[in-house]
Amino acid sequence: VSTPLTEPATEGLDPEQRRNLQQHRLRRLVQRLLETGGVQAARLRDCGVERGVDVSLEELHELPFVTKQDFWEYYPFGLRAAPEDDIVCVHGTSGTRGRPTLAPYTAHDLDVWSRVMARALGGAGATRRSTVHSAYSYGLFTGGLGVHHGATRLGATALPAAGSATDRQARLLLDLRPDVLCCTPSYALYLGESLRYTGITPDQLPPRVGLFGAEPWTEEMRLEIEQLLGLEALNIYGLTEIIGPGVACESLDSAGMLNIAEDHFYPEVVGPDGVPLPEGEAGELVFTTLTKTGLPLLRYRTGDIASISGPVPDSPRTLRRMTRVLGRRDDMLVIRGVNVFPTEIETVLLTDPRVAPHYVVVEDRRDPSHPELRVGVEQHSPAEDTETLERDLAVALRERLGITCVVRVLEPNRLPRAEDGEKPEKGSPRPI
Ligand code: ADP
Ligand code: K
Repeated sequence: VSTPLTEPATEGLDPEQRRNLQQHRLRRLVQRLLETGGVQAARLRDCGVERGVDVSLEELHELPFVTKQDFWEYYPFGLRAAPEDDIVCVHGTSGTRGRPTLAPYTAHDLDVWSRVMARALGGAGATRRSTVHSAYSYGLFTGGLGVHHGATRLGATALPAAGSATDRQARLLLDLRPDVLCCTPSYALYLGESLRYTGITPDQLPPRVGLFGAEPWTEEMRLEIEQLLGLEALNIYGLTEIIGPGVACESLDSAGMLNIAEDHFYPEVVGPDGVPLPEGEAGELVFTTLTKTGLPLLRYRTGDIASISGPVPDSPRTLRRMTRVLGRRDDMLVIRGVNVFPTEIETVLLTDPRVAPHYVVVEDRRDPSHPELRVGVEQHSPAEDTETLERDLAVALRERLGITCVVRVLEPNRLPRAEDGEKPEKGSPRPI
């Protein structure tokens, strides 16, 4: 199948011309950052880039990175580049470390976002006649409004179904007959299983295609979702710092990889030392926002591991593609769309005097529709009331992380000590 291009002039642009466009936009970005001042400008000056100095795409790798730490350090809006008056909305990620990562958008940024999301939906076969059933929640989280902006921009009908119970979702699906479904892959599984339980079969479900993202998922999950919901499941990727969903997305004709909206978000892949890797090698994704004005970022380190390849040969789509996210650079876990840093868990546990500094965190994805975080922790003395302690820790973890964890308090000395010198086997629970 080949799906029509929503923006033929950009999605189908000759790669050499696209590179010229990216080059032009990079120059503009660097000048904008220098004019704005602030930390990104200071770092540019530190490496000799002053106003009027020309930076080419070939030299991009010599420029400094922006990291998640910068967002925390310059919270809330220290990285903002547009005047406050020009900001029209704010989004943010699930707040770990007590503060969320905030992204201010200008009207221009919203336009960019709508366009890349419209393209993503178009690549999945959506048209002006489509109804897009979206169960991504609306809020600071970018999922809900991202899909909404894209669907309305495309001229389709957005159906904001988030937050409805399964029977309501089923009603909307059967009565309004949406052809596109958008939600997290874990919710897609949950929905599919619940619908099956109520006796609704995949062939009764109108969506032909689904865009699923905001958390990692596997090929096995794809097959399961496709069977449960009777649709073609496509992967959509993005992060709030860059724009939200729509940074990259599979299309029906992208052969299992995600088309990168590289005319807006210039991708690089770097190794652990920060040095760029050749095409096809897996490493950390780094994006430069070429067109954003509210929160323009030069070389933002995503922490997400993937590799990049060229477009499908002879395809009208000429954008480069990325693999699915293969893992995370740090230990950040993404549970039900919420980003969780193991160091946060440690902080909570070690604050409680009843707890010994020996614990294990397991990302339990045995039931892919309900991924869970399990925390096992040793108590100081076996006399403690374990039920109360488990409940207290679960409350404290919920407050700090924003998700519910299953806490098990263990007797002293139950957990293996790191002195064993043994590394856990691949695929085994991750002790931290
Ligand atoms: P939130 O927690 O509110 O979703 P983020 O914007 O920080 O906020 O989430 C972005 C992160 O989610 C990405 O950096 C990536 O780790 C993960 N993510 C998003 N989409 C996908 C996807 N399709 N596959 C795997 N991971 C994804
Ligand atoms: K996420």
